[in-house]
Amino acid sequence: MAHFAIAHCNMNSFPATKTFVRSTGSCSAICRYSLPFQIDSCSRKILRSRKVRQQNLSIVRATAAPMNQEVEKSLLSGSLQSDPFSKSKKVMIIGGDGYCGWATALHLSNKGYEVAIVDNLVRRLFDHQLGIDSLTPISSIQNRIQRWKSITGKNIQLYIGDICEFEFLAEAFKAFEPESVVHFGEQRSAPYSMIDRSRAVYTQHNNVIGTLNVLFAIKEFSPECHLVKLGTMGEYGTPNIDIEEGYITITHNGRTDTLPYPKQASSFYHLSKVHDSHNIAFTCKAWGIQATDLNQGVVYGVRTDETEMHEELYNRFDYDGVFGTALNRFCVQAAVGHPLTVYGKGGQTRGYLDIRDTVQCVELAIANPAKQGEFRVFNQFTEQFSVNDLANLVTTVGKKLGLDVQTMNVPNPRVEAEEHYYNAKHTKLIELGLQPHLLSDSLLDSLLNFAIKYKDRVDTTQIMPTVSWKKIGVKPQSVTSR
Ligand code: NAD
Ligand code: USQ
Repeated sequence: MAHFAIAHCNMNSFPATKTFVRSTGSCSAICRYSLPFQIDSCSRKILRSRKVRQQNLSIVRATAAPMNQEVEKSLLSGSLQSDPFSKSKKVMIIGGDGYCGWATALHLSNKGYEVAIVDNLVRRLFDHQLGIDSLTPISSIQNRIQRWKSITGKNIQLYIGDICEFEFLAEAFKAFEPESVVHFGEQRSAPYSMIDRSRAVYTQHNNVIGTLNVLFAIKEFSPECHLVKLGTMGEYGTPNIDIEEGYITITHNGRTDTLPYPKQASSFYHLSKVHDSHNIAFTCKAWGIQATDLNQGVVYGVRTDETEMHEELYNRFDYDGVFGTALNRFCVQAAVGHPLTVYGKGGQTRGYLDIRDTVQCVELAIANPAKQGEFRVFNQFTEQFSVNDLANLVTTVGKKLGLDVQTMNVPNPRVEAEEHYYNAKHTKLIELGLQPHLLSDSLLDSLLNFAIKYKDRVDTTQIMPTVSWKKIGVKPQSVTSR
């Protein structure tokens, strides 16, 4: 059995930044929350009533116990079972309680990697603050990890804390000694970053400082460690030329150079990723850090082989107007009979991928690391769709399931091109062996059926977008009271 050392943080009396250090036997934990704004009394009540303070906002380090080798053997998939290198490799997953991070943590653990999750659970706090919830019921991170251990015999270590607090991150690095760090741990919603000034500042502070701290931790404690950082296709924007993978060769006034591809991000969130990329590229040059920037497209789906093993392992599935992403939202909308919310003309085209491919791509990046000093960029998506394409696909498959799917054109709350050229390269991960799960009728069918199964949990008042790119101001906004 894993055992836990728990130091409780009382959020009610918690100033915005305060450091706690607590040691219990062999386990120690350090935490400093730096929240963008005070928790209002309503959130406090919810936190209290759901015992979140006790269950989720505590600092926990689960100490690894010896693995159950028999169970492990029987569950490891054939290909990696015979690879002794991958079995010993230690991977730290920052943001491992989130949508992409949880699926990846289980996948890598199942493949024989030694996994540690680092997360401050702030994503769960956003849900409470905004009054939103995942379509799927999700267990606490502690229960998730215990259930994984009981099913597979595998340990996942857990470090709860904020990576913007360097002391905490340093302790986690020294204790776990990662060989790879997969960094998912950021505020990832474009609309959230456009709610008001405080969320814009929070997003850029959290993402840019968190990533800087990871870079310093690698330099100081694990200089050989490979950083796999989740970037976004949105860093490139929608240029009127083909999008390359990270770099473009330009001839200007008779001279030629290969330069970082131009960045034209379109939200304070997407801009935070651009800043991250620049900081990582600089430290690769200056300190010899080895890094892979995965410019990921929009992710859809919810099931992976591992999350399917038990309800307590289910992943989150966001459908609300702040954290929900296009295709996932459309499936839930179709399931509850809400018209599909196409913003503006619907010609906005992006790269998309199945969450099963997210975990595959990260595994490929870890198994084929960048060289020392290399800043490598992969465009991580499998297919391009416009918003109208997605609406048409969901309508067609929904009708086959007997759903009456309608579409509405919502005035676009964002500032973005609605009709544009889009052709992004995405060959490097395929060359490494990615076998894409393309969006087919059967996948959409199963996603829609999944949404139908949980449709009683849908709060339809959370579906329409509430955040406007143009109306953002300095006045703190409460999304629920609008
Ligand atoms: P998510 O919000 O579900 O998960 C992010 C996790 O990071 C959460 O568990 C959160 O608590 C944690 N976190 C945030 N700030 C932290 C901090 N300072 N310290 C410790 N933990 C922190 O997001 P996701 O959808 O899983 O996205 C993961 C990453 O992938 C993000 O970097 C995002 O930008 C990128 N990405 C996501 C998508 C998508 O469609 N979901 C697409 C492209 C790129
Ligand atoms: N859109 C609609 N209707 C909706 C929701 C979205 O028309 O109900 C449109 C948006 O206007 C946008 C496109 O669909 O043009 C994609 O929006 P999204 O909300 O699905 O995705 P986005 O805001 O771009 O962000 C998501 C993730 C983010 C990640 C990004 C990858 O939240 O973390 O970085 O996808 S990318 O889009 O490639 O930048």
